[in-house]
Amino acid sequence: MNRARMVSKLLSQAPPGTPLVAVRAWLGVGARGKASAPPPPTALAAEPFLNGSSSNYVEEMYTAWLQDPKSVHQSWDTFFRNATRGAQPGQAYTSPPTLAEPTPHHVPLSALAPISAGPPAAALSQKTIDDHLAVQGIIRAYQARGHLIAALDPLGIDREGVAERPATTMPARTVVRQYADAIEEADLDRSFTLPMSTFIGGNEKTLTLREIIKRLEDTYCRSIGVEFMFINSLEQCNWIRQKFETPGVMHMEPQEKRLLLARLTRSHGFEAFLARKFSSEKRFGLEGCEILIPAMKQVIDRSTSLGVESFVMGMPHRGRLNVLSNVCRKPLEHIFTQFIGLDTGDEGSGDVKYHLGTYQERLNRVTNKNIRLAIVANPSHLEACNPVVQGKTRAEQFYHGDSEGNKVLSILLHGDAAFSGQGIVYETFHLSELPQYTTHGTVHIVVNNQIGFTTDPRMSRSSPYCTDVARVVNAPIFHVNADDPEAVMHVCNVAADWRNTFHKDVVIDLVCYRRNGHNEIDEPMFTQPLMYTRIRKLKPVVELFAEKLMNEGVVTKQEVKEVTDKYEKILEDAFQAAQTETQVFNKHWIDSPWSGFFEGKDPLKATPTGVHEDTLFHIGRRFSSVPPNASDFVVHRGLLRILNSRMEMVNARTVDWALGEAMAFGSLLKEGIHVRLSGQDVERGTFSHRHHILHHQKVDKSQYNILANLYPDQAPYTVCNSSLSEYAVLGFELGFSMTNPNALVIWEAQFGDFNNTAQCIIDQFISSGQSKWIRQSGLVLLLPHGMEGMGPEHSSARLERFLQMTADDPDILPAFTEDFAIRQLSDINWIIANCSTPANYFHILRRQIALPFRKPLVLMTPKSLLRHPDAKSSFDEMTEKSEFQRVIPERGPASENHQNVKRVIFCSGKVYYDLIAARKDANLEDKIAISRVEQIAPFPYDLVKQECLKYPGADLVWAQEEHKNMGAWSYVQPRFATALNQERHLTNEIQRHTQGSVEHGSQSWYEYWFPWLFPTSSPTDVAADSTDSQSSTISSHKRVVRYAGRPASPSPATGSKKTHIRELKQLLEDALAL
Ligand SMILES: Cc1ncc(C[n+]2csc(CCOP(=O)(O)OP(=O)(O)O)c2C)c(N)n1
Ligand SMILES: [Mg+2]
Repeated sequence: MNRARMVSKLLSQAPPGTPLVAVRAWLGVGARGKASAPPPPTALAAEPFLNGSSSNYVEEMYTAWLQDPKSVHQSWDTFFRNATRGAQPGQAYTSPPTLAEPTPHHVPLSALAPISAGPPAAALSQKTIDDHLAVQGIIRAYQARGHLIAALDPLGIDREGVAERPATTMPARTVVRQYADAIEEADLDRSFTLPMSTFIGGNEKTLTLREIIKRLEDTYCRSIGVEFMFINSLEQCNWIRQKFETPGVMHMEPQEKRLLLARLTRSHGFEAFLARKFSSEKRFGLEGCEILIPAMKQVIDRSTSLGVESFVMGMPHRGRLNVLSNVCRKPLEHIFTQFIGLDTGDEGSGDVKYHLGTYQERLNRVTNKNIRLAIVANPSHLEACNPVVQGKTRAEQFYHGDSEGNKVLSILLHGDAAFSGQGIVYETFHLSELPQYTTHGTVHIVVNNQIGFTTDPRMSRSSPYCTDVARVVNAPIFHVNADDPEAVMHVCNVAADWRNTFHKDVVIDLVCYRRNGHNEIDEPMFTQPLMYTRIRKLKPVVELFAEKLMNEGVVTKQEVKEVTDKYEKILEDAFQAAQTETQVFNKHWIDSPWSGFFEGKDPLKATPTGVHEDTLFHIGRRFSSVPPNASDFVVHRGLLRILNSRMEMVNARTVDWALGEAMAFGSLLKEGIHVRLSGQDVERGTFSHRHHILHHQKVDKSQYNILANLYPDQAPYTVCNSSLSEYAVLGFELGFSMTNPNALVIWEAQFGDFNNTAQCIIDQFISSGQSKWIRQSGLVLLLPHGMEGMGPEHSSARLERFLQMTADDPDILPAFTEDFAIRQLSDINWIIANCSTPANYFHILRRQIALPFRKPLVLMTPKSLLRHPDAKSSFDEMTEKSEFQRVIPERGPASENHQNVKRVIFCSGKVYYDLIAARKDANLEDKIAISRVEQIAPFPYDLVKQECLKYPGADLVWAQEEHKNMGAWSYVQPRFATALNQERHLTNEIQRHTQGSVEHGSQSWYEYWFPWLFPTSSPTDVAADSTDSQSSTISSHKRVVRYAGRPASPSPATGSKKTHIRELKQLLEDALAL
């Protein structure tokens, strides 16, 4: 509950007669609800022990007091009674005098005299109350601010001197603030009853002030700094207090310490070995934070013992190889061969070694349970993999029916500079509690080496801690000195327990250092001379810890040596084995293997996408109907009209865009394919056309998901409005799509333009992911696109950018084999289309699943076409035998009259409807053919060529509504040239057959020549064609395609409606003028 709501709730719960004004005054919320009236200026300041952060605590006390006055300490009871009886701010509580008293021993609670209304309380009682309040204040101060003086920094730079503070002392002023003045030496040996808000006493109810301070310092100001008092839940705060304050919580058994030392030895040994063997290679070593490996393993061990079976992890460069080897147990040989520099033995262009992912299944020896570990491959772009990891985790949970996240856990690693600097961290945190995006808690681990490349924290962030971003979701933050391995293990245990108990995010901040430069080749003394002078004097943590354990008698020097030597031998053996390898394989690094998906499939055969007419009717009728319990479920009248008009369309065997989409989803659901549609406002649809969720007009949160209720045994349908983020949500959906190839995962942008705030996911993952990491994804991007006079920011999904990143060489004409279309799809990095009919939209969505492989699909989607009367399709275009049409050729009068056609206009998307209307007005339907290129990439060379050949006397025009430097023009132009003019080797064939007077029969010219023009040939032949094309006979009669459309422009669209209309008119005239 947020604080404002909580305060107003507790005020509304106050017993009758409670003078709320007084309570509001202490809490400083008197007028907070009214924007015009500022809160009483002195309300908080008036009570010396209240301030912005302690007021949370007071609220908790007050809530408890309202419910049961005996549930709070009597001093609070007195205080609240005083104040509710009208004591003025500042008088219900008075500043504590010195705690020294004539009788400096335990103060019994019975000494607290009740304070009655009217005359002021007796001086003694007031003093006693003050003393207890002061002690409570001190305890609370340590809980809230103890971390400020904790000895977190192994370098001692951050907080010079704090590590040397004596064990028992006066409380630190930074922590206790005004109470520092109130305490004198004599107070330290007085005993106080401990309040319920602390667990430092263990079984003891009272402690001396000296002991109280000592225990608080030990808990909150040594190697661990706990930040949690901002959390609104009292239960969660108490849980954390108990986990850290209970005496003896950090105890470790000797065998646990030995295991920890062994893990540290491996972590250290791995980096040292690589440093020796590959001294000039970048590896972004972990030196200075070797504890990361034992820390991760501890989180994994603990979580495994709590039931987790699968861990999905994301991490940056730092220590990645070490994690792959020592956490995931990736074979060392695979890692070493990456350093040796061998040829690749399989598909893919690969990636540098510190970006690669992995997937391993192994036995967790500590818990004796089998676990799965995946590290998601990531680009250099720091933190970009966070949402991808979350999406993949969520998907694993979803498909395993793990609705609480008990079986699958995500762990995200961060660098300190990136964690605070990258906005995606914030966006991803905001997914953490959303019903359709939560992973039920993520364990975040920050390798806080107090530097980002060459930049100091004071220059790289404005927040006190690099972890402050996590506070937005009320995640507890455990800062810990990475040179205290036992403290780190404790924090890891608590983090795993927290996640298991509350299913919320938690942050472990490993405060460490970076022993070398940013990478092993960098010289850190250039920029951080003092820091590195200090670092060079530090012993590695493994040595410090080994010494500690030897001093404790837990291990002997000999044992330490044995553990070190044993690992050294493992490394050396693997190194020798790696020398015999001749190739590296990208498939060894795949993070999301799809076992069983590819096996037994013809890699170039798709299943049909048309469906039985009955299915269309069934889905259509369901999609047009009110919920079965219609009498109880009140549907909005406007929606009833929409449902009715849908039903009319269905009965007429036609679909509009929304119906076509529903048919695609519904038919896939019927086939057992999970469909997930995510994005801003997707449930209704930005353009109010979709309406997949009906809302009960009388009952809050009562909804009906239409497509989830089509068939009793259908797959689940997820449609979810997302947070207002593109970067995180698109990344999330990409991650979701990686888990299960038999699901249609779709992200829709509100307007296509907004995809650019997710550019990193598009560039680094979607367009290049398969090539870098041989990881496939069938993710669909729906990007509303089109110039409809809505101004510069709502017109363009930046089609040109997607096309520019398409990896097909415009100068190479692929072989026109029988499987040309699917081979193209298989070879390309993604599919880009701009469909003009609902039926084609239906087919292309279904084709995503029908393909024997997975490819991202980027779809330009319409806005005005959603309701355009002509943008409808018949059931005939969706039933069996129908399929996706890469090109929709001209089918009107011009196609009957092809010899006399003067022009063929090619276009894509909605401009088609403008063109046919203008052509009709100009009475040119038999002179101008208009063909639609529905799938732009991969380019349908065969069909485009066929269409051009059909009209031998026509000139060719590409018409687009986008500006010339945008849209598809730059992509299609060279491909038209290739399609039209690369046919040298065909010339002789044509001549020979013509001379042989081959019987054409009833075939048209192009029907006859098509097989000759597109013979089955090998890719090698094609390459030869392309290089020799200059000497082509036909090339001397080159046909070219001309551009008709808006001129180049820096802005995607004009902001003026009038200009927009003028531009459109001009483009239509240009396109149609013969
Ligand atoms: C988005 C992004 N911007 C810039 C960089 C370049 N870069 C690589 S590492 C690094 C410093 C990272 O510092 P930190 O997050 O503290 O991690 P560390 O290297 O210290 O472990 C920078 C700026 C990057 N990789 N990604
Ligand atoms: Mg750093």
